[in-house]
Amino acid sequence: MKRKTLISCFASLLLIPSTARCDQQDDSHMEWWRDARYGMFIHWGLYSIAGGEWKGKDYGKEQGGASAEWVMNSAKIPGKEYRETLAPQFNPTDFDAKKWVSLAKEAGMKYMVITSKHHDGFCLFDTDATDYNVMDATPFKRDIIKELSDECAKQGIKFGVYYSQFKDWYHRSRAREKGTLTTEEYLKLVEKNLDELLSNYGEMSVLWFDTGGNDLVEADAQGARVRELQPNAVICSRLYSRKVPAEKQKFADFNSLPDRMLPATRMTEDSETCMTMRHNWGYDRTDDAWKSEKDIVEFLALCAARGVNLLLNVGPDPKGNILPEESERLKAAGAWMAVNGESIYGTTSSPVDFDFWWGAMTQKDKTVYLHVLEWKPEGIEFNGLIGKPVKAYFLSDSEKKPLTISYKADGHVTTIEVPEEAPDARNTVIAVEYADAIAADPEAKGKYHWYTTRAKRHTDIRKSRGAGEHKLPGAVKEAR
Ligand code: H79
Repeated sequence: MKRKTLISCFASLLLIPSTARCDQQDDSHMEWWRDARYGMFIHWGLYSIAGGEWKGKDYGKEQGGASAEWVMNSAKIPGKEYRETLAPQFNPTDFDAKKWVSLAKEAGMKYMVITSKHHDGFCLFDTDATDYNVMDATPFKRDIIKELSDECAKQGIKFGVYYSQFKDWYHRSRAREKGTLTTEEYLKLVEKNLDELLSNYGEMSVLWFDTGGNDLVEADAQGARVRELQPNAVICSRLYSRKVPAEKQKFADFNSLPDRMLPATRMTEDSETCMTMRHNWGYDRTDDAWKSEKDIVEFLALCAARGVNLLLNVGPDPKGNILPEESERLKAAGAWMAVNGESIYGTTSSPVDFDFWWGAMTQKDKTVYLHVLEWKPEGIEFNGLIGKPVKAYFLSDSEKKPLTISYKADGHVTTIEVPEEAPDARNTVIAVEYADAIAADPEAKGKYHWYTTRAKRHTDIRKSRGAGEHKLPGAVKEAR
């Protein structure tokens, strides 16, 4: 998770607490992932047909309650009934891998992760481990994972799968259901599924496990199998239970933050936040809590500034369409990325451990990027970086016309003069170049203003549950 070094590996051998994973001597398999910064998450399966409803009742709750892909659990549907009702209806004739992958590309996303098996146990791929899969149990009989992995390879997008390795309400023994598998039998099914996913789909770039159990032995075995069959795959920390201390998570390459959470401060280890565009992950018929285009552009910038990748979710409909509301937003953010991508891809977190009233910073080489989310005609001011920059310009300006810079050595306060109107009200990026490597003043003082616990006091937040958590659409910022 941290950039692994021999030193950190030795440190953990000596039982010195460290968050570094050291099952591998180098972490070159993480390079593309670190640079990518932005990916597409896809929640799609039998639950998409239910769309958050069962027998006329709405189960796709607002945040804090179960999301639409949880309907089997929320409506207490027995496995047999769930399968017999939904599997024969799974015939998404509009599904077109090329369309989905092209959209991810146009959105500026560099990787894609789809639910190959969610907690309902249904497999979207061809498997011999169970007949509860798209080929054997549905009229569709097309291997979704194969079509998407082939198309991603063609279009140069990294491909990965979400796989629910612990929760499986269909196959795994549940007290109220007979005929389900024992733990031992279930672990064999997982092993077979993983072997198939890791062997039959070309390069598997991400293994996105979810809600790990407490058993280190089984998690380690599953992680080891991934390393063996796909040594370059990037493994999600949710292979392990959150109760397992980080230093014992041997095969976790990145820290997966709790669902829909932006960390309250910048992260120093490889981290990712997964986020919905409305309340639900899986398709929901009635959820209209869409985040705005600005929310998404803003959130992407704040993720990069806190040093986390953003895995942004779509929940396609039962016919296989990514919703118009989703593609509109993705394309708009993609147009912003086409102009401003330099300030996101390959950047690292803010050089200072705070953000600003106007927004936040990312950095790369000798440049910092000011993501101005709230315009200040009187000038964009920041402290904490030592020395006067040599040049500042709008990233959207192909001529890179210089903006006037002033610098006060006392407190290292830099101000960039800007016009009255924001060139881009969603997020105007100002590139600020220095002659030498960026030097942060270790004494610099500042605080976080965007998506912080203090935002709880803000009336925009109705149901925030904790530090840095973003639960509702709309900019969340401490009141001035
Ligand atoms: O796939 C998405 C979610 O379905 C999955 N992770 C993301 C990426 C997820 N699995 N578990 N959780 C999220 C935690 C869910 C906890 C809750 Fe509940 C579900 C809280 C409320 C509903 C279970 C049922 C605990 C309380 C009631």
